[in-house]
Order: sequence, then structure tokens, then C-alpha cells
Amino acid sequence: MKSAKLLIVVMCILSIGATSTTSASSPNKPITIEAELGFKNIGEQNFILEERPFYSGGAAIKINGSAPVGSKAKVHYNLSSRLKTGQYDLMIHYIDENDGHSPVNIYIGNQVYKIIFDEETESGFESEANQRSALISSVRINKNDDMIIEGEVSRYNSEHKELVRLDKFVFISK
Ligand SMILES: [Ca+2]
Ligand SMILES: [Ca+2]
Ligand SMILES: [Ca+2]
Repeated sequence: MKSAKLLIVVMCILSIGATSTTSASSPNKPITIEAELGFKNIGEQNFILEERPFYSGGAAIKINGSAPVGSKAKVHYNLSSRLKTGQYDLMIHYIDENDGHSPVNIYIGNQVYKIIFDEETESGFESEANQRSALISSVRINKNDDMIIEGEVSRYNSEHKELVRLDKFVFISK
């Protein structure tokens, strides 16, 4: 019993030490932008909020289910208020539904990055098991650059649709 208590005390000290070390050297501390915060729709189709306990921050966004297959929705994020000029790795956290292969374009500054939501997942709707992430290496962020994400509603082997569910974006400074 005594040794168990001692172990807990030692673990606490270690974790405090680790925390302070991390915050002291923070140039590479990831910056998270939740997809559901501060998003602004542009264009004809809209992204809408979806709240679920398993999402980061308790929510994500998806394209409105009434949008037809092949239609595109765009969402805009202001980056300059959160990120300094520099080079970043960008991790996009999303839900891959098995009823579509949606192409997604990420516009940052004058560059465009493309990913496709085409992983074989368990189901065609939002679930913890369908959470996926995509890494875009070495993204250059210049002053006043914004990010626009354009997703396309798609259909694959199903009567249902993939609605491009986006959870969060994590920028890791290089
Ligand atoms: Ca998919
Ligand atoms: Ca679906
Ligand atoms: Ca989220």
C-alpha cells in the first residue's frame, strides 16, 4: 500500500515536470482550429453544424444533406488571427463515410491541396470508428492567408451520400 502511494506521488511529480517543459519550449506546439468554430460559408451550398460527443470540441460540420450529389460547398477560415507566417504540417481530421468518395480541395494563399475521402470505413454516417486524418506536409502560411475548404457531395455503391464531415484542423509549426 505504501509503495503504491509513493508511486502515485512520483508519477504526479513527473507529469508536472513534463507539462512545464512542454510549455516552456512551445515553438512546435500544435495549433488546433475546430472546424465548427468561426466557419463562414461561401457559395451556393452550405456546411452545417453537427454535434456529437466523440467529435473534438463536441461538434463538426458537414454539407447540408439536401445538397445534390456533385454539388460543392465551400467554407472559409481566417488563419492570420491564429497562425504566424511560416511553414506548417497540416493534419485534417474528418469522418470518412463509405457511401461516397468525396474530393476535397484545401486552398491556402495561392496554393491548393487535394484529398479524397475514399477510405473503406464501417458505415456511411458519422461514428467514432469512421474518424480519419490526412496529413498535408509543408504548408506555407503567409501574412493574411486564409483557408478555404471546398468539399463535394458524392455517392458510391449506395443510395446515400457522403457529406464531407470535417472535425478539426491541426497546424504543426516546422
Ligand atoms: Ca468516403
Ligand atoms: Ca453518408
Ligand atoms: Ca470539432
